[in-house]
Amino acid sequence: MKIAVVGATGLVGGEILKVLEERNFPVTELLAVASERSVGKEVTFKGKQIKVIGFEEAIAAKPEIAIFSAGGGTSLELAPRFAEAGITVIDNSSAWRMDPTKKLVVPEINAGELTREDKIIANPNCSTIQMVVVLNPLHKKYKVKRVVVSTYQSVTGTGKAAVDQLFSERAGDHSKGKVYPHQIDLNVLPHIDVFLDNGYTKEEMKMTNETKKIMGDDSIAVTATTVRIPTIGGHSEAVNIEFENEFDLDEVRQILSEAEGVILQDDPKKALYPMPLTAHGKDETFVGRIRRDESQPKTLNLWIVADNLRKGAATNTVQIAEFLAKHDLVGVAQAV
Ligand code: A2P
Ligand code: 11C
Repeated sequence: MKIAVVGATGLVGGEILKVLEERNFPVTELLAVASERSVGKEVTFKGKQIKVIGFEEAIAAKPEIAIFSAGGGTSLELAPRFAEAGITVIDNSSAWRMDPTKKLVVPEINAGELTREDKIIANPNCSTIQMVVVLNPLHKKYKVKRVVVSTYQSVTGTGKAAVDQLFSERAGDHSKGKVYPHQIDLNVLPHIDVFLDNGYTKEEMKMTNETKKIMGDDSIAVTATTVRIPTIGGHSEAVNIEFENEFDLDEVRQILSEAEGVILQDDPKKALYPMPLTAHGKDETFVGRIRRDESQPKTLNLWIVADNLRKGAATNTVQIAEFLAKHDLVGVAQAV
């Protein structure tokens, strides 16, 4: 399959190239696309140097799938151009996620909804993806009523410039262009994405709204506080889940140990629990610190960590591409 990666020079774009290679996605030709300022630069795919091209050239080359990770503005402008040319777009930005005509897909949960007519498919926000892969199997058994989540998010979620800011500050250089409004090294910022009129950030509302859409249940209440911390390996989340029905802790562990894409790391006495350092570079979502909330009935506490550039972005998009390829859902619909 001919695949375009739009945003191939970025942090997520680079990870998409790695994941396509690692998972042996059947790529016949890889088109590396970035902004005009990067045209002619090179990226590495399967040990080969690939020249970066502009989007017009990429559309003309007619890939079957274009995976976008080039920001919301670029997606809004360019995804329809690719889609009109019959190319299936899998988009990492927030541009199309809440559009009722677009599917918001986490393969372990709802890839079955995809059809050949879906030409722009939205990939959820990283902090939402890792939460719903854990919530969904529990929801099927006990029905989730309300979720209270606090996040501890990696600077890689903001892109290359943010990683540069963290390491420059760590080296004592505070003169570099600032991505965050404050120092991030040795600090914690309760501020991810922009603030909205209701006092929440856009990142917090993504967790609320995207969860309902992916899990197909508007009754699930989610309230979030999203926080940036000076780490690079992945996003961590302390999640409090209230269920409609009573649960058994051993059964919860059993369900999560069998859940697709989830790895249980829950042996606190041996200091075994998920951490960004150990989740870094992995495709799975890790869960631990599983315990009953003793302050009210039918409520669970747990801790979720995943590499936000992997399951939170690149891996999820490649899994969507794998599903499309496996079920022959790309290309123009055949007239019956
Ligand atoms: P470029 O490197 O040419 O700026 P990150 O989030 O890590 O900063 O990466 C953003 C990615 O999106 C980069 O690959 C960047 O390319 C790409 N990008 C930004 N604007 C456009 C655009 N208008 N068309 C294509 N790619 C773009
Ligand atoms: C962060 N979650 O960590 C963001 C990055 O809506 O795709 C991804 C933003 C998005 O900053």
